[in-house]
Amino acid sequence: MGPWSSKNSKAKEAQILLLGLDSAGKSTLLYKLKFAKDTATTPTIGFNVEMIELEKRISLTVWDVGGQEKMRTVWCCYCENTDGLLYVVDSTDKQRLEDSRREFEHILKNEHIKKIPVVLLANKQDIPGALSAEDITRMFKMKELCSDRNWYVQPCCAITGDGLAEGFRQLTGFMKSHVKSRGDIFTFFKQN
Ligand code: G3D
Repeated sequence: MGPWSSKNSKAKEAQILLLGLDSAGKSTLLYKLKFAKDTATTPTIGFNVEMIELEKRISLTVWDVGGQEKMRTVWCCYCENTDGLLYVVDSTDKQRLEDSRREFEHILKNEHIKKIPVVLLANKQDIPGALSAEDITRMFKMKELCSDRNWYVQPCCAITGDGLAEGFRQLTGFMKSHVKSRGDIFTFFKQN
């Protein structure tokens, strides 16, 4: 069964995986979202993991990626139930952009992530000299890497929150059409 697929209103939530290198801005973004939406936080369930209730039936699981082979196997377990991927990039960290891209490519190869929609957040746009969403699209070879799925690159600033809502809207929009294309019976639209 997919997300939004049960007739029961306590249906399984849709899951979003929020990934990115350390310092990309994930915590800042989470704080901004929680603050903005005044949502309840469920307890941290492990090292580098945070799950929050974003909207009524969307939960977010957060991981640092990169340099932790051991952790990779752990967070990969979460991939199984993932309906959407948000990948945060520090648009000013030109030195680690290739690391970030390599991790991203690795993640997309995960069996459970196949065809799952992706929104890449080009964060820290407030800093002068930040690479634009177009630059990141090109450098991450998005068209090539994500040819099998819906994708979008959203410029944002986690500190002010600019672009975050747009990024989420884009992703949840993709998620809905992904579920639809799989032919699942879902009630999300009836209830929202
Ligand atoms: P992480 O959770 O992905 O590891 P953090 O990243 O949210 O901890 O962010 C790392 C640093 O980047 C933090 O600065 C944070 O304030 C900063 N940051 C995150 N998003 C933005 C942004 O959009 N613009 C700017 N200017 N800074 C941002 P510190 O100094 O606390 O390490």
